[in-house]
Amino acid sequence: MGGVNVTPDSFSDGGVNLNPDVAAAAARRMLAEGAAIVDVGGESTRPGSEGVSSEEELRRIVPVLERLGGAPVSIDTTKAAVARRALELGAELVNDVTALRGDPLMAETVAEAGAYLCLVHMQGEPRSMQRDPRYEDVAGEVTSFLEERLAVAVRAGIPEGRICLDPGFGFGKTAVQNFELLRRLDLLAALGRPVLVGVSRKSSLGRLLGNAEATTGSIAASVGAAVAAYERGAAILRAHDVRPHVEALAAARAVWG
Ligand code: HH2
Repeated sequence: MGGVNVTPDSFSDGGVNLNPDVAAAAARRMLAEGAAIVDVGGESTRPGSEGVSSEEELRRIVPVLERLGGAPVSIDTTKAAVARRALELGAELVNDVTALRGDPLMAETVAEAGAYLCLVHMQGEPRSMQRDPRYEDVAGEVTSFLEERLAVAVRAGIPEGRICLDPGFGFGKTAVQNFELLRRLDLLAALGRPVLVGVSRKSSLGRLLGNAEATTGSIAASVGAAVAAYERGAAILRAHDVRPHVEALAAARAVWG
């Protein structure tokens, strides 16, 4: 899954894709490089971000989706109005980092459209989530949370076979908690749904390499963590640098046989 942020303030590619022609070209390049789907988002969820209105989010993403007609697209949003418009414009998957807790109309919007859904774990909300996140057992708590959200989604009429689960690397977790979560990804995979993981360029990777103030991580560190997540059961990897991920995964799969 290639990630395209149509935002001025995303932590890794903020401002790069604000022009819809540039964003659509970036998405098409990701697909040409081997991404199965591109995830388009108009609101940054980086730590400390404040959020934007539906109108602003639509203003950012609609021209991009119009230019991507026919391409496999996921919409990264927490708002039902944005999801609905994106689904009308051909998006197939709704990637909701609040796991249906952000907007009471999201579940029925996804159900009515027959769309795919990604449920993401997040402790707190982007504005404050990195202030002292705490867990007794991060992998167990994240898995229980997603099991419960999966049940909520199914009760709302979204078929289980259309839902994937994401432990939310970087969403209300310290670097130590993030890596422990990936180490124990087998717990989440045991729920039987495809697991999506997004580690690409995230600050925990930069911190791991000795920069305590890092806000991003390198491509090499992203690829290393992605391959390790794949080996522990991740089925979908969200990345900004698609080609190196595709090549690394081809090699990892060859070793796996
Ligand atoms: N991470 C980001 C955004 N959306 N969606 C899922 N399912 N999983 C993730 O890990 C994930 C996500 C954050 O990365 P990015 O989109 O690059 O930055 P920003 O939120 O600042 O736009």
